[in-house]
Amino acid sequence: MKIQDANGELFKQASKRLDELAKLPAHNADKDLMQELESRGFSRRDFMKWSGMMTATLALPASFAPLTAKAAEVANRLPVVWLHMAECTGCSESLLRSDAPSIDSLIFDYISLEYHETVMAAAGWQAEQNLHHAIEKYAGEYILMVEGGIPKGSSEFYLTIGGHARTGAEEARIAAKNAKAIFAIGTCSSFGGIQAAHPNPTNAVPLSEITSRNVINVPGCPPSEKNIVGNVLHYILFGSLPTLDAYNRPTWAYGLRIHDLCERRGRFDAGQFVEHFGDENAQKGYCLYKVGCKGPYTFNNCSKLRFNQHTSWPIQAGHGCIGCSEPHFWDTMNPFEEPIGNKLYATSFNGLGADKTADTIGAVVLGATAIGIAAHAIISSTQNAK
Ligand code: FSX
Ligand code: SF4
Ligand code: F3S
Repeated sequence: MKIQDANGELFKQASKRLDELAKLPAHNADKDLMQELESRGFSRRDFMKWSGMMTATLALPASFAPLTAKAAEVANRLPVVWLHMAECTGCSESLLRSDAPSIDSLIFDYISLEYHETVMAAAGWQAEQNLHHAIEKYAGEYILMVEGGIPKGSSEFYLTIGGHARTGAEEARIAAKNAKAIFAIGTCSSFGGIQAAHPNPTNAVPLSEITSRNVINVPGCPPSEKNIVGNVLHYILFGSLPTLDAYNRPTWAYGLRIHDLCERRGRFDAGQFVEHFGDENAQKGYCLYKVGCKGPYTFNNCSKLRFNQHTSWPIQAGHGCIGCSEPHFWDTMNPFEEPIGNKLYATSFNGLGADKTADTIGAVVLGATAIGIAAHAIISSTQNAK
């Protein structure tokens, strides 16, 4: 099938799905998304601009922008249950904490959020009751989003929640059983995160090791608000799993490396590096590889989406990427301010040594051996310096 025909078919399917969703009862029928946005100072034009940007982020053709807008408008038809496990709540904060609400955070307010401990008024017994009420009432319909690593097995009791002190693992298992779709939000829920770092005293594991259901991973410590909202919109639009990589991460968000999208990439290619934080090269915005940037080994779209309402991201702020969307990054990517060197590297690159990955991956992606040689030279000089 030609690409245009395939896109036309996808467009028709998504339009039909959105029309059907629009007929379902709205969770907050008194609220209209456009009115909500306007009351916070956003115009229809801002909203359409946002829809266009989100459509591009989801790697869809520009013609899908009106559908993305409609998906946001019917977002209050799909119940969402959001559970907290062992974590810092940074993932929720990424979405909710801003000096002025963004369109993403307002959409998150607008979705049918049946349960979310950070933003709901209920506490204790009542909260627990609300959770179980929501998962019974919306059995088979709700989207489950889980934040945090989960102590497992004989360590389950390290995390207990609510009046009945159920373990986190038990709550997650019960909630996952009848969910329509399941998202692990953040690196902790996707891969275990800081709780699972060596020596992992609470035997924390990712959500995918607690349930046998399929889990879509949305890692990042924290993930950007757009990667969280984008996944909800993608599900509303298509009702099916997005294309995933080997770690169950949606490729629309995690298909490329930080290094592929980095604004300092020209500096890397030209061999211009920051040697020490605060040096003259740092002031000139040179590449942060020699001060530990793990962008060459990390798959995420941070430079495109940024954080805090698109203001900045780690490398723009002057520190290297620490690899926060990769499995086991706390153990495998540190020391965070030194290049990986020849350490065996056990995540996305299957144990290849870093000089090998910098050489071969640089060469494959760029088709330019010179880059490989440059990367090799950097590592060698670091080793020599030791
Ligand atoms: Fe983990 Fe999210 Fe890092 Fe924190 O909860 S991904 S510690 S930003 O908050 O789970
Ligand atoms: Fe950017 Fe880091 Fe790659 Fe340098 S090494 S180009 S700072 S991602
Ligand atoms: Fe994390 Fe690296 Fe992005 S540290 S926030 S994946 S730049």
